[in-house]
Amino acid sequence: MLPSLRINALSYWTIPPVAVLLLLTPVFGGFDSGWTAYPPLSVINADGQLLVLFAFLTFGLFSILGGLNFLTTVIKMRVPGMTWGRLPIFVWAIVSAFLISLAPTKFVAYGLIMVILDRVAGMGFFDAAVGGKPLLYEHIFWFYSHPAVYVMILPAFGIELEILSRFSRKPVFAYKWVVASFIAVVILSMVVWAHHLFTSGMSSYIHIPFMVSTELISIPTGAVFLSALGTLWMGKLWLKTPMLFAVGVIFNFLIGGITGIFLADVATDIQL
Ligand SMILES: [Cu+2]
Repeated sequence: MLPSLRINALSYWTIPPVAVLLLLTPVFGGFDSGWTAYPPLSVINADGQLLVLFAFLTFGLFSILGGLNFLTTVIKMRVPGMTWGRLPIFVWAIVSAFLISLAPTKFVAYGLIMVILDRVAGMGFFDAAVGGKPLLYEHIFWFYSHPAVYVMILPAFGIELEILSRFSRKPVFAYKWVVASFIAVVILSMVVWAHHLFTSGMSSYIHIPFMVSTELISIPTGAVFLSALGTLWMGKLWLKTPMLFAVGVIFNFLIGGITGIFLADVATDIQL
């Protein structure tokens, strides 16, 4: 049972109003700024943009509350004897993902509120003509939106390792290293954001630290990859459909991981 079912239900019920806001955008001239809503375009375009900003804000609020709800559940409602060291790896993955959901989501909300204020009150946060900083939004946006990538992938890692373990008839290999890696991913996810700004015109002395921090993420994610291989190793494999998908994920993750190393490299990234 979840400790705050009402909050959880509230998160669910944000979907209809958000859908209504998005469906109404054509009536107000639509929106053409993409999902990132970068200013100056998102400040000067049609009013449909305003509805998208409110929809995004609403989802953000309930993403924070959903994170709070799941973390409270794991911290306060484990059965007696379920120590942190015995938590299923999927639950650790959920804890890590929702730490991210809880902590940096508020920053993207600040960015969205600043765009709204620029539009309706002419505050000029992002308008260089009145002393604003156009690149500020991109920093705020990616401070949330890079970690958000891990809100999606961490639970998938958890599911992956649970399936490999079940269908290899072995416990998850190097469980403690995987838990440490999940926590490392949470921490590192918040110090890599400017790799999305390599071609934005930000000062070039910021490139190298963000390249290094980004490359560092391949260490914990590599540990998760090795744990997947170690779990399969010498197991009595049961090649049912979930297992075939899980083995496919290993190859897919390898390809994605290797391209990540080169895409995070400033010289290659700028060319590509
Ligand atoms: Cu990123």
